[in-house]
Amino acid sequence: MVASPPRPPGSEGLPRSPLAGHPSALRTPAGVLALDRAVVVGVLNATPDSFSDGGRHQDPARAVAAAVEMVAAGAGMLDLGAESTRPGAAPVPADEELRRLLPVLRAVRAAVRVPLSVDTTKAAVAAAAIAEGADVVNDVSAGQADPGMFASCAGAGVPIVLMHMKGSPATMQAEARYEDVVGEVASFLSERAEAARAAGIAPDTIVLDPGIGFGKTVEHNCLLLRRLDALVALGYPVLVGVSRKSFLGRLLGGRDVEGRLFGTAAAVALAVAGGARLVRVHDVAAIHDVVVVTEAVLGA
Ligand code: HH2
Repeated sequence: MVASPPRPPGSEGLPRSPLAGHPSALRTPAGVLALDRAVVVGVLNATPDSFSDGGRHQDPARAVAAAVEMVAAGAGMLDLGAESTRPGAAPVPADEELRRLLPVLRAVRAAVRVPLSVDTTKAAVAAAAIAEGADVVNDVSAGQADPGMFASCAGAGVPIVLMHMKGSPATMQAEARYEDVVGEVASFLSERAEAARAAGIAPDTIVLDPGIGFGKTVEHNCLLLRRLDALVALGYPVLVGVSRKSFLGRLLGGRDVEGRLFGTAAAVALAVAGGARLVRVHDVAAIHDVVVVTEAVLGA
């Protein structure tokens, strides 16, 4: 593990950042991804139907151009997806997901050096992507959709993002009911991290994610962001994905996807202040600035 950097002069006496004492690196087979600064994860969807960038990056050459631009703008990791998880999305068979994903993954892998994660719930897709150079698996089902997922990651020593979702993308918004959303999400993620470890996944290769927008109301999403400390306290790095999501549109009086950048920025700043170590976003250049300024103020 990489040690936290010393505190800047003049910051003695200020409250320590919420990150003090928490994991500051993620081990991947290709090297260690430092998390002492929050990492901006750029979203690259090779899907025809994603809610905000669907259809834009299916062509490998266009995906490479977008990937190179995101890395130049400050992305420390890219997340490639070939199955939309937007509310109501229909599942995609593994062969179709691979047909979309692999040409884009190969081209992007050859073009950029940052870690690449693959957003999939299928063990076979994860294994094929790892063989083509993916460094991280981002599983929005936290290993529940496919019983082989943990083995695919453990065997390769590849980190896994475990995300909370209620139900499946097809049903999740109808299931957005909780007694105590923060407690339920924290205990779900804790239980899934234990299951991953029991299946051979090393603790320093686990990332947790509250699953903003996945089977949650506006209030649930706000509560989870406000109480991110409850997830950070579980002892794993936390990834947060708020980018352009519909709860921002609702908070902003029905604003469409294109008009949610400042809302995204506010939510990202608060997520980083709450301890998020990775933020998954579409607008890398703008959010990179948000993260730099937020961390400077925090003294993180
Ligand atoms: N959100 C989306 C997809 N994958 N993965 C993690 N770990 N966390 C998230 O919050 C998350 C995620 C939804 O966003 P997007 O990829 O833009 O849309 P779509 O699922 O329609 O492709």
